[in-house]
Amino acid sequence: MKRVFSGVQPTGNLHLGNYLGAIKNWVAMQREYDCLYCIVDLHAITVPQVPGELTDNTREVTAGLMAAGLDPASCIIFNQSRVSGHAELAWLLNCFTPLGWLNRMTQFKEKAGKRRDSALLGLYAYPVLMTADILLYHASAVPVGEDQKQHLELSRDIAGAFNRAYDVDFFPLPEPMIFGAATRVMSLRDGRRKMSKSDGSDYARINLTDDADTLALKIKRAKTDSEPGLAFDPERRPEAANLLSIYAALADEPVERVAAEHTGMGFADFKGRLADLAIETLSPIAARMRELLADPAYIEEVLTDGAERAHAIADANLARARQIMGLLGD
Ligand code: AQP
Repeated sequence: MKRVFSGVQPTGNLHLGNYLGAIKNWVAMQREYDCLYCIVDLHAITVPQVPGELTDNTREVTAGLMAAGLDPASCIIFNQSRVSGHAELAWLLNCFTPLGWLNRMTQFKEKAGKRRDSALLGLYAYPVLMTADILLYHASAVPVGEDQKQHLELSRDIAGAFNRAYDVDFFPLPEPMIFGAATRVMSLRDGRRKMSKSDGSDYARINLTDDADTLALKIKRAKTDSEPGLAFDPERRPEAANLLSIYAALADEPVERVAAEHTGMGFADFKGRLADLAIETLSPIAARMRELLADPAYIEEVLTDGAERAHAIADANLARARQIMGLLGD
């Protein structure tokens, strides 16, 4: 069965972008494929974290994944730092990654900004760790949002470089799986920036933990443009296109159909409909998340069990990679 790997950082609340771009698709795939879903805490520490908050966020994201529909009986859910093979394989792969490849990565450029010299090595090497995450399990399919496409292309290059160096066909070349009506959910305050956990304004994103009133208020306040009726035109009218795409993804309908049904409708009416749909879809997730968070022992059990199952796959692949490279040991 095809193996699937994907991850989410425990850097704060899960938001609608994480849900529609990635997690909703993970849920749909869990019974069809052999899936590993990882809370990538080693990625989170590429920017400074407060230890207690990192722990809480790791539990919260685990609860969020299960509340959204992931079932630990159908897939493996674990946090990355419990399986040391991620860090070890990342080191091995660092030795096959030319700096020129990393210099092209737009996420690093955006996150490091103008302070490139004081940016951390971990942030720069982030895509190599991401490659290790995937290759450690020989996963060939990686369901992600649009923003991760460039990193996935790099993963393919690194896997190919390793295989060529030893004339082996050991690592599969991972394929991104980017699907659904909202592969890039944009900020509610600016239709040209992606919705993100680190946005300074909470009104820019919808959190999976938002209650019904907050959801309605955020959608009501979402930025619009001055044209009279809705139309799907991402280039010219990004805010309208974003709201239509969110509606389509929540309703599980093609965006073209949603756009056709609502063309010409005023923003206020449409926002009312969108708020109703968002409350109907997301409120049960928030409620389930609260229940799960009230039982930290269960969350711990899921993560421990998931790590054990992940270890079993990882250890065998890592041992083989070491052998191919001529590193002594088992
Ligand atoms: N806006 C988005 N639209 C669609 N998909 C998105 N994803 C993230 N933002 C959007 C997808 O969610 C998965 C997990 O993302 P992540 O938390 O590991 O990383 P991120 O992309 O760094 O998320 P943020 O919110 O932007 O975090 P910060 O602000 O901390 O950098 C991935 O599959 C991603 O594609």
